[in-house]
Amino acid sequence: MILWQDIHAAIDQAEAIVLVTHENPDGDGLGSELALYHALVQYGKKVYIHNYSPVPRIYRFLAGSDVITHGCDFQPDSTVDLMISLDCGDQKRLSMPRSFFDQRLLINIDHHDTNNYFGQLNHIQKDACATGFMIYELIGVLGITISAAMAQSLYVTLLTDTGSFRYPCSSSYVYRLAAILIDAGAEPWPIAVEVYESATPGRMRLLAACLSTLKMTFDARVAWLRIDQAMYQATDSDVEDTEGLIDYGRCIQYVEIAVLIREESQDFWKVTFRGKLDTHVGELAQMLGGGGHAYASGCALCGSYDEVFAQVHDVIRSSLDTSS
Ligand SMILES: [Mn+2]
Repeated sequence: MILWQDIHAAIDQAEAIVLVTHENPDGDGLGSELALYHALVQYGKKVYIHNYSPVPRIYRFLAGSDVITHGCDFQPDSTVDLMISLDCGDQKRLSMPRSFFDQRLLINIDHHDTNNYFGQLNHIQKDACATGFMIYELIGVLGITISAAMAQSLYVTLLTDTGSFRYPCSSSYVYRLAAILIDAGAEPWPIAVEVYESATPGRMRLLAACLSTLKMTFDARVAWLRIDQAMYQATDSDVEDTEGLIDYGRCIQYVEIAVLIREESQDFWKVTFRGKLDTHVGELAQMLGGGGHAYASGCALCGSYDEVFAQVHDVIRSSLDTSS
């Protein structure tokens, strides 16, 4: 608890606070920000939330999401003396310029295996199922009672980072915490509808286009999916709609590793990995300069699609060779 005490003290001393999470934020990053935002406002603090990327449509139902600003040219007002990074393993993934952090204390609260302790105060709990799990603790340390808005946001962090309570980190304690959050006002069905059953027709067309690229290698142990820029226009979708598509690769019988290679811009690709059961993919991403968790990781690579595919293929071959 020493660390929470240090963070508590820093919050007490802060005049104004900015919360920030990684680019292309997910339910854990946004839910953690919003839960902590509501708690800190109740605690009497002036609080902002600013991210590089906009809030994806599926998370705009979260209470308070309309206060979140985005972009890389934002300068916090001069009273802001504390930044809290949530759910981000590497400062580069915040995608904010150096001036954003200048002269301000930076606290790093996260659960990624590959977190590189970029803050001045770091609370990294690698066995936490979600950053939101840690924020629940912090809210308790601040002495704040969980409101319905906080419960809704924290429930989303658990739901999304545990793959709907399926991943190995879904301990009985995680289920108990979910129960606590439901008692505090989180509504599982409406939340699930917002997060998982509010797709645009464009997203479904993108899914169809993406699935049509499916390729199986290594005796069908590895499933590959691809998304090109041209697909967005053809399907009336955008990069937000790629969220979760990789899971369709992993859900194939006998697949151990799913790979999605997504064109971010000309000759620049975002590669995401998902592992199943005993197959971990954190090191794969690390070998390619990225990071993440044991079962969900990613990296960015330059070159033509064929070059990127070959590079990833080689790394997977070496990892499957050593594991079998
Ligand atoms: Mn997370």
